[in-house]
Amino acid sequence: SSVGNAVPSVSIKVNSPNVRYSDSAIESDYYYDKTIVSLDRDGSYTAKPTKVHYQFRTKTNIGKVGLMLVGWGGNNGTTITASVLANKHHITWNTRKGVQEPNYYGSVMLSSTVKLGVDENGDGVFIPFKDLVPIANPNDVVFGGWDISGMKLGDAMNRAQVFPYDFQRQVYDQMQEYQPLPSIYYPDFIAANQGERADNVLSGTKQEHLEKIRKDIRDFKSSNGLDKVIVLWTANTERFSSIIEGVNDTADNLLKSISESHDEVSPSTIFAVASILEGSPFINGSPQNTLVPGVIELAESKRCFIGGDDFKTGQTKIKSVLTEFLVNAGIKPVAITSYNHLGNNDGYNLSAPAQFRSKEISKSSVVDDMVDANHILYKKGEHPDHTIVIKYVPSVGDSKRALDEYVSEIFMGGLNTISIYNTCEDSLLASPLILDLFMVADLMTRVEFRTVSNESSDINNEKWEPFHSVLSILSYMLKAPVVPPNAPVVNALAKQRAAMENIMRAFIGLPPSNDMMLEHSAY
Ligand code: NAI
Ligand code: DG6
Repeated sequence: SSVGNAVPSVSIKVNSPNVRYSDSAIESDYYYDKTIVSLDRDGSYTAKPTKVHYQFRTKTNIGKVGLMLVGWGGNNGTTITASVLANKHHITWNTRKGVQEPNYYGSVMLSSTVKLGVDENGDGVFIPFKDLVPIANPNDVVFGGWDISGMKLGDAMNRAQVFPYDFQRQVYDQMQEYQPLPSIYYPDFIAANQGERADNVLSGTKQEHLEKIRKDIRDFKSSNGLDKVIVLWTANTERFSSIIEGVNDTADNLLKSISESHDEVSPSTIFAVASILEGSPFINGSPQNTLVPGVIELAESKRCFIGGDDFKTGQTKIKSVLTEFLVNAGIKPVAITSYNHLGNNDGYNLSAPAQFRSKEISKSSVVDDMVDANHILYKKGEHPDHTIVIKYVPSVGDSKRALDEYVSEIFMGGLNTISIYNTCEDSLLASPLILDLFMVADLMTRVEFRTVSNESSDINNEKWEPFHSVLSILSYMLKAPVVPPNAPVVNALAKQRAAMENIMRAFIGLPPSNDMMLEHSAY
């Protein structure tokens, strides 16, 4: 579908006996190639290629979808809402360089392309990522949400100081029509300095809060005539919750703890539980452990989607690319030292130790899989030194500065040092990820699959199932991806993107993308 003036659209049809189109769905047969490796007695490996038959069914009717943001009045919440308005109504604004057009740069779905295949000359044919499969149009999304600050969105956008004046001026009136719903405020979970803006908060017990948020979702859905609502946390970083046996370790215990207003249940966990109980996918864009074991179990039992944690924007994206390059080049990073300073409300909140600690944890895990995969460079359990520093410098505003030093051991004991200075424009990098998370999560609500339960079973007799509730397909957009229990976490950015692309290709019966270029290898 066309996304205003900003994103071109193409339509594709797969010509294959493995793909069937109906009025309401695309069905594909897909053979998943796996290499099963076993360790033999003599210490050698045997690798056995196998194929597993899958069928995917993707509903093509997207319907009317709503996106409710927790923390709607913050920098990300106002930036994405105003940007969608600008794209939808094609609002341009004057800058000192001339007229700026709205766009969706920074959204992998909307502004990057994938190679569909090759033409008769063997040249790549590239299409917008979003056109591989039917994806919701962000310009049609209905926005809503909550904030502990009751400021209307026009004023909140101006408070964020992300956009230039001529832009603010033009979207202000439309933004001012939006006002966040009152939210849950437990001062113990976010920095004390956030108390200054907490003028829109719910009173009552945790059980009452849960019921009120559930009702908000239902009311938003019915008053806007929506088919589906997705809820996304882009509110302040909370402290970690302690995982306590009997409190938040199982779905039943968590629900009981909410009914008893247990201290260790955070606002974000209540939002997650409310969303799941309403059948709305919930995504956590902040680093804290909202998705405690009880939330995961509840999502599994209700077959509702959840995803997290923490938007991955500037510094961490570069880190997961650079470290992958170094380690895959056979170079050994021994120290990664990351500083950043910023002056927005996120930085203000992160200046408190417990909230900084949540961010430190999510920023620290992002190279683990690459290090663990190379036993030539790293002994078991060995890791590079990895240091994270964040400082609040008000004058920098939203223009976060990220300084990183990578020291690596190279050939014959030499050392290589790479130093990076990155001006992030934080909310402009983070906000398009909200759309990507939303679009992919919505897609997954429309996909079912089935596979053969044993070698001799007939796939057509198997049951259609949704994907696992924990959406690891969202990993590309997240710093510390939460994955299904016992599944490995992939941090390397190129692998995360390839997974997303190849899973969507499977939905339309196409093989994984590769760059073998064999068609160019013959004389
Ligand atoms: P922000 O501080 O501008 O906005 C957060 C909003 O959440 C505020 O308006 C605040 O009043 C509200 N809030 C706090 N507790 C709430 C609650 N319980 N219910 C409803 N609203 C609540 O922060 P920003 O920059 O928008 O970031 C949001 C989150 O996303 C933060 O946790 C941040 O660490 C995370 N993040 C931000 C990135 C960025 O580049 N901007 C990148 C990665 C993650
Ligand atoms: C300071 O680190 C503020 C944070 O909220 C980051 O801006 C955010 O987590 C994005 O970090 P990164 O590492 O993905 O650029």
